Amino acid sequence: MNAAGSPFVVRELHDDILVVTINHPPVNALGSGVRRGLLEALDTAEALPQVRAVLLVGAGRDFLGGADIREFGQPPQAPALPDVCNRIEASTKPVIAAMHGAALGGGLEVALAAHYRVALPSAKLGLPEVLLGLLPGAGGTQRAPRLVGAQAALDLMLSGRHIGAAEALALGLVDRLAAGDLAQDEGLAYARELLAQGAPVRRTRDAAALADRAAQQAAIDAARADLARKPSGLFSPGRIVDAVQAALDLPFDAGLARERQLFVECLDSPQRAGLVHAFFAERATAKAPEVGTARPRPIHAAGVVGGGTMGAGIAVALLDAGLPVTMIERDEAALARGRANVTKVYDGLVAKGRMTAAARDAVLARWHGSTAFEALADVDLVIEAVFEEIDVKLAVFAQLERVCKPGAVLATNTSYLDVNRIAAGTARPADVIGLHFFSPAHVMKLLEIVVPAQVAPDVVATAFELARRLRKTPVRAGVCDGFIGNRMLAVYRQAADHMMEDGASPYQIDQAIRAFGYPIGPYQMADLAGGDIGWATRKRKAATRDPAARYVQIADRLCERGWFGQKTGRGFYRYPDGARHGVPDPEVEAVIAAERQRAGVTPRAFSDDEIVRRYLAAMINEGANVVDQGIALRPLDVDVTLLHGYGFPRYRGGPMKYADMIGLPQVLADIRRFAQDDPVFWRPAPLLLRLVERGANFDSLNQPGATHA
Ligand code: 3H9
Repeated sequence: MNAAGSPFVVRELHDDILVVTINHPPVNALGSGVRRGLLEALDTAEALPQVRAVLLVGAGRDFLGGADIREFGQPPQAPALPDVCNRIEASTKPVIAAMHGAALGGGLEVALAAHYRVALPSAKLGLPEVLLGLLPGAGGTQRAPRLVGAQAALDLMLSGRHIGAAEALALGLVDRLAAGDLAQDEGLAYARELLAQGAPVRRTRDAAALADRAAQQAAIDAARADLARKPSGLFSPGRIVDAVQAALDLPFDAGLARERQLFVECLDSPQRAGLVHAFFAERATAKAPEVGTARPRPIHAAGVVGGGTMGAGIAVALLDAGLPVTMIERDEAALARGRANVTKVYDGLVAKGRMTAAARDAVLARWHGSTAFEALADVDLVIEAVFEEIDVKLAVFAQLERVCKPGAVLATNTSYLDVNRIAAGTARPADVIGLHFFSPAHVMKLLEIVVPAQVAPDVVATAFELARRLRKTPVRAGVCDGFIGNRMLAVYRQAADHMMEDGASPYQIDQAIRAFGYPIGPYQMADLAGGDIGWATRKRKAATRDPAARYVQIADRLCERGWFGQKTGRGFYRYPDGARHGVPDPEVEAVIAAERQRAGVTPRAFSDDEIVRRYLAAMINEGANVVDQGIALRPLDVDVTLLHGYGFPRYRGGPMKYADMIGLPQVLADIRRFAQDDPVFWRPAPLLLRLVERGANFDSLNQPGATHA
């Protein structure tokens, strides 16, 4: 009965119920065609006398995945989603939503506009707009509080979390939990029941959960106080609270108008642009050229060499994905420590009530340990996480080559070393790849997949498939010193060190970088990571350092005193009595002053703005080199790396997106100005120069088929 209607919305009469199926793969996003189709379906239902009720269902895996995120920032197309929701609510015939899979954002708002709601066990409901810098803008901020009260509505909208069908039922977000797994069948059964009972049209706009004004106001005040106590730098949470206040204070239609105003403010904010970029970028990085062209090798069992912090974290990540793991250590004592490192993670979960003791024991039963490499004879993948020293790594790979079965994937977790050299040291370089995890490896989402010259495409595809199983965000990286992330970090950390020697204190630099949106500043990070590691690397590289390049020795002076950061109680900061948050240390400032004098520097003042500009310009410039040299496939791969591994504020989209937003000519002008004092360090990246000349931006290189030339 669709005649000339929208291809995305199918209408079918089942006796006296019009079943309206939204079919817009992959997630039934509410693009303009779907919105049009929904209006047509409502008109049809009103026009046909034999229709007594309307059932809304989604085809495929989901009910509705929300507004079509690709439309944000484009010229608006009628009909608008709020109007569609209002039309559904205004229907004179009962509308029932049967939800399975994702019922998120605008998708849940459609359901809230319906008169009755049933959820299947697979349903995940949520209002995750905040994660995209938005607020529920199709009536969600007005209907959800009226249905479930301000507190529960604010929790959903401010956290963006997904809830299951049972929780939704307990909250009153849905009326019924269905047992089956076919939305149409369950929805039809419910609709028939409602018709048999003579259930009326029941509009959420008239629901009464806000009736107790004082309690509702208290919930709103509490949410506002919470935001003030834990400032996130995000723009939309405050607007969400404003919208719920409007729900309490204003009649429904005026509340909707206020919601619209606030939604548009969010839509127009740079944070929305940054967060939406991050959403698509982190999905794009999983689509490397080898994925889809080469078949991943099956991975049924894994090995990890090394049981230190990194090796144990990797083992936990593999165990969490359901794999059996064999850990190799050099002797029984080290193996016992490795096992203890793994066990500690699961014991922590049990202690917090997030895992049962029986579940922990079941997971640990899949852990095996050995001091003999021969125990790896049957595994399909080995990840080496031993000491970061090329000869140690080469020795491990010689063993792996000897014991592992043909076709096993041999991976190194090195963070700096030459993966080509490690691969060439074996007789099977096609099987060797880099898997650079970030610490703690079972928590951090980023996985740099480092692709050496001789690796087989199906090994690369296997690495991406492994990332999917481990729920990691994979980024394909080429071989160079530090790959994408650490290579860039080395450069922007140098920019910070230059500022420190020139007059900015590490405390001011940290504070300025935090104000930009980082959770912690570079010197807090250095203290957390441990100064000894960077020191060892600097000593190793001393011989090959460009003598013309500026080298700031302040960190070395601190390391010489044994001040390695948190673990030694002092670094750039002091950590009295094992405190986690450091306090500024006058003795460190004295060391810095002495170093300035030794280097012949007359200290000058830095504004916070200059600190951020220099830090970011160094990062963006090196990001451009990383892309130009093919180390990162696209600028978006750089963005995802910095977002997920280095604390770059997500709402700014990543350094390359941020550069696009402030404009590449400005970045280049900054670099040229900084170069007047230090032309060796501040060399504009050739790619940046070319893009500025062409009037193009980094995003132009994210498009399929784009070239850098
Ligand atoms: C909103 O609703 C605003 C309203 O309040 C107000 C409006 C006025 N649009 O994640 P996956 C794509 S804001 C367009 O890999 P999964 C995604 O890019 C929206 N595209 O699958 C990917 O494409 P590709 C509120 C979307 O199974 C493909 O679908 N809604 C959308 O792991 C598969 O996605 C949300 O924030 C979309 N809404 O997870 C929900 N959603 O294959 C956002 C997905 O080309 N979405 N795509 O790379 C999600 O959380 C997950 O995608 C979902 C499925 C849980 C649905």
